[in-house]
Amino acid sequence: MNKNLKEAPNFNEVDVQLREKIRKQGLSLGFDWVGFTSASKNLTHSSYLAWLEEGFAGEMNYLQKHAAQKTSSQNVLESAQTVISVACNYFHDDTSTIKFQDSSRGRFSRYSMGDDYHLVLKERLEEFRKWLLSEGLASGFEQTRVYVDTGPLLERELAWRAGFGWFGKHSNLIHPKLGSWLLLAEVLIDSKISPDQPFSGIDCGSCTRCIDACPTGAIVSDRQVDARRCLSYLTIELKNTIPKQYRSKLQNWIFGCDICQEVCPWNRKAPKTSDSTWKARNGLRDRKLWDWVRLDQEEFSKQFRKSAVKRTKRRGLLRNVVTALSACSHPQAISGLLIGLRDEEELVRQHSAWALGFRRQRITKSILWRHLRVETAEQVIIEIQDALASKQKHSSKRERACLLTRQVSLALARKHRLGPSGGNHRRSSHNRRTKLLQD
Ligand code: B12
Ligand code: SF4
Ligand code: SF4
Repeated sequence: MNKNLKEAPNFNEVDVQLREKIRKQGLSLGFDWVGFTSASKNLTHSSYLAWLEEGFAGEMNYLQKHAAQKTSSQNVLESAQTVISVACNYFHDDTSTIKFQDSSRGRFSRYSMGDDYHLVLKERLEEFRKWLLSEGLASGFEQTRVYVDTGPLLERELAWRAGFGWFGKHSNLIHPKLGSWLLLAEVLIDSKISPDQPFSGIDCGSCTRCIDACPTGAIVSDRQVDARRCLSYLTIELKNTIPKQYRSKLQNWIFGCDICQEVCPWNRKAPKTSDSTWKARNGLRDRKLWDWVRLDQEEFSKQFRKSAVKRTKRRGLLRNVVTALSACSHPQAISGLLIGLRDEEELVRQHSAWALGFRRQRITKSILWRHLRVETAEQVIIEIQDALASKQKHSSKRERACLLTRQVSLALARKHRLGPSGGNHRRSSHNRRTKLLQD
């Protein structure tokens, strides 16, 4: 065991100096806050279990898998005595510029606009770990662990216990001076360092701004977020189709969402970071939504190299883009959706069809009809039919008759082309369409 800790088993003067030394080192490595807590049992584990029980985790199965381990930080490192909790301020002003308030530009949540925090913080944590080892603050490499985000730790609880701040009603942790634009990470060591006091004294009081502003009602009660409704989950974590009832709520968010933090009064005076790591990359602010639809795999990989946005893959990001185009009032939005409708990814075509169905312009109907003739993927065909059916409700008799005539002539033309035995698949989709028109 290291010499410093032999001298400082309790909270005495030497320990105060040691804590300050570690804190200073953490700050010099690029963290904005450092606190200490014991690696003992977690206090909010029952809240975590209750949250899972409600089904709020949606398809994030790893959260269920981690449930047993999350009772204590010692489950990830048996010899752990202390958790050094750190936080990094990523608040840059890029998102408040006029460009980002323009609804025809896709919005990325702040944390994702620069380099991937998992990589950035991991690098800083490794440096911290090296330093802690060199100072004799852990008995060996195997007696340390570093985590950022993905590990089975209750990161918000650990930072709260280490004195960072309180759980806001939106469930993010708020520091009384730094606000909530901070990312959390940890180093576990087998030395005992006197813990900070859990944060107390300030809370949200009667404020409900975040709850009122959330576009999907995801903050179901104080500190309870139903992830299945949260745009952050829907646009990043969810891999397949976005449930229809939330699609029109995206506004122009195409990766994550910051609304609940943007409206929080505790962020009004949050200090901006000078760390350029978090600044928006070139290209993020200039592209319009309809430009994003043209992004091919090569460009996607180039644009989002070492970026958190890679998580959605190209198909996920474009799914979000075309969904956001449903509400974009610019005339170019339709041309963007036309491109989306021809995308190689079924998921993108599906959401493009829905978005065209959601829009009021007449031309969207004929686009959908035309595409129905060439589409072969079952799910996309269903989505187009649903989109057309929703438009039928608003069609005039004349429009319906016109569509029916068109449908019959299409069917005749196809019969002539394919002969009596060919085109089974097309015929079944044709039957569905005819039924749709007759309904
Ligand atoms: C799964 C996950 C999500 C999910 C679910 C979010 C949620 N609110 O649960 C989704 C995908 C929606 C998400 C979204 C975001 N996330 Co997230 N996410 C996580 C992850 C991996 C696990 C969180 C979790 O376990 N949730 C389940 C709930 C039950 O646990 P909890 O959030 O920790 O909540 C605790 C409190 O609510 C407390 N509690 C509840 N009731 C009570 C009552 C009392 C009296 C007390 C004292 C405590 C208490 O107990 C809970 C358990 O400890 C963590 C990293 C990690 N390993 O912890 C990051 C993390 C929480 N996410 C983070 C961020 C930045 C975000 C986003 C801002 C990203 C974005 N802009 O899109 C949004 C914010 C949305 C929101 N309002 O929460 C940061 C939060 C930093 C901070 N300042 O708090 C974390 C810590 C990642 C990191 N390493 O920095 N996230
Ligand atoms: S991140 Fe957006 S969708 Fe999620 S809880 Fe906050 S405001 Fe609601
Ligand atoms: S907006 Fe209000 S209720 Fe929500 S976290 Fe901030 S202070 Fe708390």
